[in-house]
Amino acid sequence: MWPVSLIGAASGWGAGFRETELGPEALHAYGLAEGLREAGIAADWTAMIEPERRWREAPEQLRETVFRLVAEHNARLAAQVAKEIGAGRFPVILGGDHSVAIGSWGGVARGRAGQKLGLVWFDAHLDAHTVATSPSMNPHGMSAAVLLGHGAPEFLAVGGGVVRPKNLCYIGARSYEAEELDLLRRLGVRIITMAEVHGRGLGAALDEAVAIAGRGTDAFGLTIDLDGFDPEDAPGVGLRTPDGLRRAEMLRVLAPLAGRADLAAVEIVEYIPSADEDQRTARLVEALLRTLLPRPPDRRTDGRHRAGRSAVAREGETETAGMAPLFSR
Ligand SMILES: [Mn+2]
Repeated sequence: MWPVSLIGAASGWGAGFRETELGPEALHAYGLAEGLREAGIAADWTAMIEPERRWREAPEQLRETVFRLVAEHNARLAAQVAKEIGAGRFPVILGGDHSVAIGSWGGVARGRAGQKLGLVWFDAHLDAHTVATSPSMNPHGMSAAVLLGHGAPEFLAVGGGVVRPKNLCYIGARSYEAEELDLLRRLGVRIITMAEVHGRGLGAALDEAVAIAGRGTDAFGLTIDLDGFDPEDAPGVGLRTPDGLRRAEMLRVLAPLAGRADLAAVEIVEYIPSADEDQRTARLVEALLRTLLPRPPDRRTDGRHRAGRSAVAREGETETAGMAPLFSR
């Protein structure tokens, strides 16, 4: 079957709230891999990409240094992602702030050399600033622009232009600046705002987004910024933005994507463990991956779960029940 490679991207330098650096190791300690394996998903942590220096050791840095740290971290992440793909494993990148998208999707493009890639971007924000427009100069607000070919040279060197504007689609946007919206409009990128999700329903929004990401491409990816969710469902983020995507509906609409051969990778970012409440956000990460990743059909109704996990497990089982078996041992 299809082994899943969990790759931690311990990046905080790209964010305003640098505690995202601690996200992947918290998910490791939480037991994410074990939880997925209990669901029959062959998942293992294969790498934890660390920053050259930890944020708390040297909190104040010049912008140039921050950019260099982010670029260098992303270069190592990209190499790891490409390596996992080369080894026949499915990459799941766990951030870390959203600047890691530069390395994740740069690495997917490298690992799938010559293939065209689409991307569905779940986020409260657009992350489409450049150095010329960013009010904060935080690289996590620039990663989508970089993937489209716009941004600082050191970022473009890792993931520049790996997704064509016509193959990127946002879902859940509700907080952004005019300048980044301008860039995306100029490029013709489709943005399905939260207001539009409310109007049409998440299922229709995702159908359109996947069609955009898949049109004329060989594969597509999902990047899920946890702040795209409603803070009720994902409190463990730096910027809680009200009126977001809801957990139950997301799990329901994502379930049909599980095991699709043209799904290239999944990225989940911006987890801040110290902001989490009763591990609700960590459990959401696990539930998303249980929903999206393929598992052998004989394990789908497996009733064995660790204490405290039964609610999540039941949810995962319900969401995928009745799907055609896609993979077998
Ligand atoms: Mn983001």
